[in-house]
Amino acid sequence: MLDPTVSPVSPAPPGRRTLRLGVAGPVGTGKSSLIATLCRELSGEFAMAVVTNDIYTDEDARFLRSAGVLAAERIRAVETGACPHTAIRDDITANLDAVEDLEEEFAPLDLVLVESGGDNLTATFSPALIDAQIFCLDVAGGGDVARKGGPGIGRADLLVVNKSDLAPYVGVDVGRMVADAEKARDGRPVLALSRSDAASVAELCAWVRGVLAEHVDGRHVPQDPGPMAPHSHGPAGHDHGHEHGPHTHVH
Ligand SMILES: Nc1nc2c(ncn2[C@@H]2O[C@H](COP(=O)(O)OP(=O)(O)OP(=O)(O)O)[C@@H](O)[C@H]2O)c(=O)[nH]1
Ligand SMILES: [Mg+2]
Repeated sequence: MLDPTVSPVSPAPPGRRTLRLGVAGPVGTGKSSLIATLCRELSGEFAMAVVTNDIYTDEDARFLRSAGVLAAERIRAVETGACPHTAIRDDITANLDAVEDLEEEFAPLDLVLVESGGDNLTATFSPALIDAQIFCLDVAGGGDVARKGGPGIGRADLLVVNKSDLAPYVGVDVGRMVADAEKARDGRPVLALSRSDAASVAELCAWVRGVLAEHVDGRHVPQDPGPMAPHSHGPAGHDHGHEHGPHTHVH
């Protein structure tokens, strides 16, 4: 039976071949490092560019430029000034402008990577901004996080369990974390990754090549993992809330 919370979205319009690939996930799980790895491994093979999102700075863009993995002018920063979720799902204008500018300036591009600002477990990209998305957890966040669910863990195109090299130091069983994630994902792929484990990096690159090939020949159908469930948090009685599209956040 089809999952009613997942809406298929039409494939990219004919003529546009660039794969827009989003990378989201909690703060510090290794999104920028994963993007640096992809640039290092794939920029000889594909024409690439990157858009980063930070709330108040261009820290991630500066990190990527200084990593020397891609020409500096192919890396653009969007300062969201708001919670990451807003800029990648509710009002994607600034990100879409940055992606389209890069696609025009460096045409033809094969791959544009968009890094979300670090959030909690709830932020996912709108399929109006990206064609496919990776959700990034890490072992240091705790082995139980994969069981906690949410739209990114459950329905992103790829779930990465990052920094597997740290597992022995934080008492996490990577195999169990991956198995828990697989259970939550109904057969969608899960990858244990470490930038120091060449085999896992090769698997990540193979996955990206596969999605890119499917996108180019029209077989890849973007999915919307869906917004977070309606909720509120923060101390009771505090009601300076803010809206995110279909739901309300109360702090
Ligand atoms: N041991 C280990 N550390 C890693 C790995 N990948 C990233 N890190 C480290 O994890 C920290 C956070 O990495 P970032 O790539 O900045 O994480 P991020 O998700 O982009 O962070 P925000 O954008 O601030 O949310 C840095 O100190 C990285 O060096 C990995 O595979 N193994
Ligand atoms: Mg980052």
